Amino acid sequence: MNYRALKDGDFPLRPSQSYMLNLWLFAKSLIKACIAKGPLTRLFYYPLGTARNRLSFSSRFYPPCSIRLEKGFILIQLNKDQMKPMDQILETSAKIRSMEIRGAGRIATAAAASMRDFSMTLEALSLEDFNLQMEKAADILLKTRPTAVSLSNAIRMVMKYRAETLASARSAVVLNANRFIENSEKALERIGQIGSRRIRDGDTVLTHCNSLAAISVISTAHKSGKKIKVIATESRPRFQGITTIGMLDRLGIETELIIDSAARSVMNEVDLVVVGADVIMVNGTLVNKIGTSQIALSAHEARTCFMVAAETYKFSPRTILGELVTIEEREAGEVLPDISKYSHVRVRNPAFDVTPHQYIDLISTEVGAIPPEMSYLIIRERLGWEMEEDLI
Ligand code: RI2
Repeated sequence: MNYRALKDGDFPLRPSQSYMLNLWLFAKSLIKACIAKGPLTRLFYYPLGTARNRLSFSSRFYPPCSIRLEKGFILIQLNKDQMKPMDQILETSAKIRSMEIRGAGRIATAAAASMRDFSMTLEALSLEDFNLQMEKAADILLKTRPTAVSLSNAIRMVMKYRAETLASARSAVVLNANRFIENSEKALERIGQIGSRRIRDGDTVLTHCNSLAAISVISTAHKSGKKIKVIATESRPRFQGITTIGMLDRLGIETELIIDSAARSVMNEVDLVVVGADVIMVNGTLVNKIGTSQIALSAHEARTCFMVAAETYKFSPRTILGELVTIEEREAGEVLPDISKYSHVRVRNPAFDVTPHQYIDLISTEVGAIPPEMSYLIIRERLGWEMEEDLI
């Protein structure tokens, strides 16, 4: 059996292949389903003739909930009123880690909103206490997905406040978070307007994974009256491509779904590739969903334009200081649910890969379409404050 590697703040058990752990993971997934579907959910039929039985207990763990066995159903109720401010941060972190909240931009705005809500409900004794608890919350969120620079950029922007009083600190956090969320919505719109100019009437566009920035480019072209066709990859192992075809379908855009390894087979029909970004490094190198680099390579070989659509907060200031980007390795079970029948097999599941800037024609950002080599300027001009802080 495979077990997910547990992370700090996950729950108070050590990773082991014990029965208890298995049981807990099962209970946790039930609780997660409950959170997703509402505070009181019938999860499944309990078949052992227990219609008159009643059994209930309360969880000591996060999230606070009570579980009842009643009239043949297991009922799980989330006790929202018992949730402490930090529980809300833990809830967002769990959703980001499990990819219930995913996509570099969505992760960033969810983290900013979570920090804002935390600051508003936090019962701090003093300004120092407030600062300390905000740092703690930021730390928890930062550990959820190691590659996404959008997360650290968002949190740094929210945490960029200097205040003399507790009240002014609180309102500065709220202001910063709201400003970040609002700017990121505007950026998506602008990226769409700028990037869509590269799409011509009658073009076929290939996209990989599920990127709101890339979809903004495609949908803006479609809304402007251009007749386009999209080819979307499945994007194994998490199948984000299925989300993409759903979004495009709702917009009325003609779309074809292919398996990831069919990218080269269709590349000669493609006029432009547009993908999102998880990280853009100082030299314009792109870190994005696994499989992106193979698509870029085949686009390069077929002389097909390769465009990246990305908000400026996807650029990584720390790479200007020489830091490398950590590539997240996710659990094996996402690729092969049951590996137990093999004795000599190890599944590797890197979530992202690296595309050299030589394969990228342009990056569509909210401040303009730039060649990847100009990433240094974006970092200096848009995110330079972070460098100064790190260099001190
Ligand atoms: P937007 C996603 O990461 C994909 O790699 C996608 O290209 C990127 O985030 C950017 O998405 P994941 O969370 O911010 O699916 O453009 O691993 O929506």
